[in-house]
Amino acid sequence: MALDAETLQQLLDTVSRFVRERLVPLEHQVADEDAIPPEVIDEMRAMGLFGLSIPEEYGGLGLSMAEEVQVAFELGQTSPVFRSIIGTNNGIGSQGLVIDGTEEQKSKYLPRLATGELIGSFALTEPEAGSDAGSLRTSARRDGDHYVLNGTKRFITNAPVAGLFTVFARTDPDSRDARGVSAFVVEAGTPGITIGKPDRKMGQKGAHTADVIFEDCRVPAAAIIGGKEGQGFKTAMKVLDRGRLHISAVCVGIAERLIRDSLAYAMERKQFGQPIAEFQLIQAMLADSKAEAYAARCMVEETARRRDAGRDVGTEAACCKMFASEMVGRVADRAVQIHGGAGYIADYGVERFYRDVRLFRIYEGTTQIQQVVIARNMIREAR
Ligand code: COS
Repeated sequence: MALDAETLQQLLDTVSRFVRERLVPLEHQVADEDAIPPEVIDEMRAMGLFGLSIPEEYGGLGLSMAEEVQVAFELGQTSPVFRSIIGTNNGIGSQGLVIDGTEEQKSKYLPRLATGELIGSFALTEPEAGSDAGSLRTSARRDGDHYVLNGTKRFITNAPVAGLFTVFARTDPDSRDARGVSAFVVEAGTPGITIGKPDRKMGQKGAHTADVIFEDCRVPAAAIIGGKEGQGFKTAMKVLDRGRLHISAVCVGIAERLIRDSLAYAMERKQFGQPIAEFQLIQAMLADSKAEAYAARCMVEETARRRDAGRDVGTEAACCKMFASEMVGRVADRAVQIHGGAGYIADYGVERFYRDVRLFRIYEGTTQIQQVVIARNMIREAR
């Protein structure tokens, strides 16, 4: 554990209070205005939320994975949009550097990512390369002391506000697969980068994704993560193993919030002369949601502990991501059903969660990719 039990509990209490008193009352506004108020983002900076997973020596809180998932359970108790703004700095936008960066790269960027001065963004996906991430086409051509980047990245979370991109590009022009890919840290504002218009999405209004286009964008050779070509795909996979666990914890948090709201509604709403919570068909939905959310919480906690103990949790992280994201989809669907007509009406917020959670089954690897990862690892281990 990075923190003593008391400090961890204080952090969790602070986050929980912030979520309940500050963020939950803003959920409708953020969705309507498609923006988080800047002062709320500043409060998140002051609380250290941008640097949860960044080591203390670089100015972060240096939480262990077991501690980080506890924070994510708390942050999950509100609209996932709030988590999204800090999510990249703690996950895919910084961990490439934390895991594989050189000392120089870490000390140059991690302190500013930890404070939230810089927002980090992970540019892997392309118009033609999603699940088959190793087939990406963005090129990085060596030119003296520089690389020249060309290509388009798609659906890039936080791109419109990012100060730093982790960009995956092909340094070996003759390769077609994962082996020719390298990772770069690229500062926003480098000539040759254009950010597209924010995407119009099904949900998660207030969190922004966009295309990132590189046209003859020159970056110093020292920007290659770890200083070595051809390692980028492995960096991406390691970052995603970790990210998938964090996302799973967020799914658990949201499920718990939806279950609490559904239970409160069912105990208050009367039909046929009694609270609908007294009806066994409603009870069945509440119980199924409770049991499934509990199962996901246990999986996430156990996988986080195993990761902290130094074990490879690629398979378990994929199991968590698959189960927790599918679970929260079912829980959100039952939450709408328990709320009945009110579940379909925007004022109650349940339909917003229903749309928001749909993303979890897709990003950081679809459910089908998690199945592929799990089964491949099973076969490899059996051989
Ligand atoms: N950790 C470390 N290394 C890993 C790894 C992991 N979790 N997974 C794969 N690798 C390594 C492999 O060991 C292999 O190395 P060698 O060439 O030395 O043997 C290399 O990476 C290529 O692996 P593999 O052959 O399995 O790659 P594939 O192209 O078949 O792709 C999947 C594997 C499908 C699992 C991968 O492309 C993937 O995760 N896709 C989903 C991408 C994704 O999540 N996108 C979301 C975008 S971010 S929001």
